Amino acid sequence: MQIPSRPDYVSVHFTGQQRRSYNNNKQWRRQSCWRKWKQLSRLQRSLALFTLILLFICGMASYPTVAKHLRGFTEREQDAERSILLRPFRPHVLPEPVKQGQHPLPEQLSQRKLSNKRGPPILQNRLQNKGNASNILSEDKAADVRMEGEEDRVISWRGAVIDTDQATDGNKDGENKEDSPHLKHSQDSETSRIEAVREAFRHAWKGYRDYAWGRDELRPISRSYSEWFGLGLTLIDALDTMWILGLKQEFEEARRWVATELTFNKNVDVNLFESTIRILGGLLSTYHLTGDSLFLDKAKDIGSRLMPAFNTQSKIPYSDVNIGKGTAHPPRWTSDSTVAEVTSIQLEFRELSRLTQEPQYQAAVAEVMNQVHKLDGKLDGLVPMFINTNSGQFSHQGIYTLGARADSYYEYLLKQWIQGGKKENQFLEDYLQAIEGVKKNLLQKSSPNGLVFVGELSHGQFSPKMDHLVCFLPGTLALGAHNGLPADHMDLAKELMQTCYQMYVQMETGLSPEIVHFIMHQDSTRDIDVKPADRHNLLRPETVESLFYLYRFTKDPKYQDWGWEILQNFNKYTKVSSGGYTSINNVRDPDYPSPRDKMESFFLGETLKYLYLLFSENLDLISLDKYVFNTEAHPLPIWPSTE
Ligand code: DMJ
Repeated sequence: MQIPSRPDYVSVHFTGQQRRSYNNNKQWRRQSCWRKWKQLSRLQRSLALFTLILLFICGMASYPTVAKHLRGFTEREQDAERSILLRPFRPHVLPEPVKQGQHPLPEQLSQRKLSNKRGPPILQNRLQNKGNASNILSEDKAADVRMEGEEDRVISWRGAVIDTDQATDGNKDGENKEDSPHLKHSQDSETSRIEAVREAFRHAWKGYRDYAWGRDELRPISRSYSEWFGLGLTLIDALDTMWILGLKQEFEEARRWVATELTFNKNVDVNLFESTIRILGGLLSTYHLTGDSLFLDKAKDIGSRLMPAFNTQSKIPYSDVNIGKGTAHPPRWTSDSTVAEVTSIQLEFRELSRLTQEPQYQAAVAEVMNQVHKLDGKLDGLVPMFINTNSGQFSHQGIYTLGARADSYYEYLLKQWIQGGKKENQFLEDYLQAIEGVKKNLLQKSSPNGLVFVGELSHGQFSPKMDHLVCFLPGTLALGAHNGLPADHMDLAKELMQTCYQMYVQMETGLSPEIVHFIMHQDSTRDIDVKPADRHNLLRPETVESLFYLYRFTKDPKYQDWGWEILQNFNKYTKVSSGGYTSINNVRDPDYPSPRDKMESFFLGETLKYLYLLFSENLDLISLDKYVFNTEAHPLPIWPSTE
């Protein structure tokens, strides 16, 4: 018997039916496949089945890898798309004509050649039109506070975790700057870093806009807000930052709020110092940058409402003012004011007098300085922390610090001297004497690494305690040296800058605590101790502020790199996925830094502004020969020498 031969291949025939009309219905396809299957030999069927099973197993095994790749690819695509969509207005590429009712951005003002009095310098950044958005943003983990992976990270010399991708190559002497790959590298690095600051600002602003619009502060974890004065503190504090960062849309929206919603005719108690440096300072600086009289009008309004604070027996102002009622008072528990508070409102009130030609503002704050200048109770130019509003004398004497309650007294001595064109010698003398007082009484070195730090003195007893607030000092010292003060001020600035940086890098999160204690025992193995109650970080600006000054004056790229590390760690440990950044309770616990649910207004007003200026290579962007920053990072003009 002849076994009917079965072909070892499957031939596909186009039947008459197929030719007649293409009938692709399911039943026909099923029958046809089944017929073909039956025509196969057993061997063929086994082979086909085996191949199918093999393919299935391979598919299952490789699925997770393929899926991960595909997911990553899609996310990267989405990120890129988002960064394009969110790319801010780039004012420095092609300036748009200013329409009526709109407010010109920096480059527009520079082109319009404003008069010397109010015109900002050329606020251009030649690199703002290059590059992409930050690549440092990533998806958040389960918790609200961002905890990114540890890829590309190494352990630093003191055990803290730091990022590796931070180097910027400076230009070496003699290189052809035009063609230099180093220049290209550093330009790319500048572009991506300033873009990362913009991203951070936009993220912080998103939280504020969504959950706290027009309120004082964002509570990013609970997606709500808190009120302190009820005056839109964050919004006002952030105005000039938006201007400087070129965030036109955000600025215009905030300006509308100031024009239509902001009123100071409110029955509220405000702190004289805080509202002067944040609100009056913010409005004055925004007025100078924009030339928009709205901000000057608002500045006059708040300035005049703060004046009742000076109606005291001694002319040393009370800490609190009711801006609606026009009454002022000290805190409930004391008739004292804080020395830093009454001596760090001068830049703003002096500028208000100059702009309005109304002398009472300047006169009131000058009186405070004159009195403090003459007071007994200083130690080598160092001031105590409290001053009594009745007697006009220092109180609680014997404690000397450059931290909380005294810090900005020293800062404003130097800055008033600079603001006034370096003519008011009393400020300079007091400043120089105080710096000598710091060197003599408060400066020490830690062990084993010899970090130079500024401690405190309490009734003759030295304490190796240093507030993060003291980290304003390297910047102030550098500013003084830039203005012709002794060169050893710059040496000290550099040493203290290193110490402030170590306060970050030696912590497990790479973020500084509020207060550190330096260790001075010879046999110690570490330099810094942090008490459990001092482990919080409030997103404070002082270190990045000083990095900005040090970089401007030395051009040493390490200062930019340090600032970059700090920004990355803010992103890693304080960024809240739904918008905003939060203060944290524990800089020593990278697994749970414990969010505090508060974004301080100075994060937008100061920290991000200084970071942006630190990364920008444009020295004309708020030139330190034309502007002096108030203690809340609001730039005010240095007075022209003719005045
Ligand atoms: C700001 O309000 C000011 O910088 C002030 O001088 C000190 N405290 C905060 C920032 O830390």
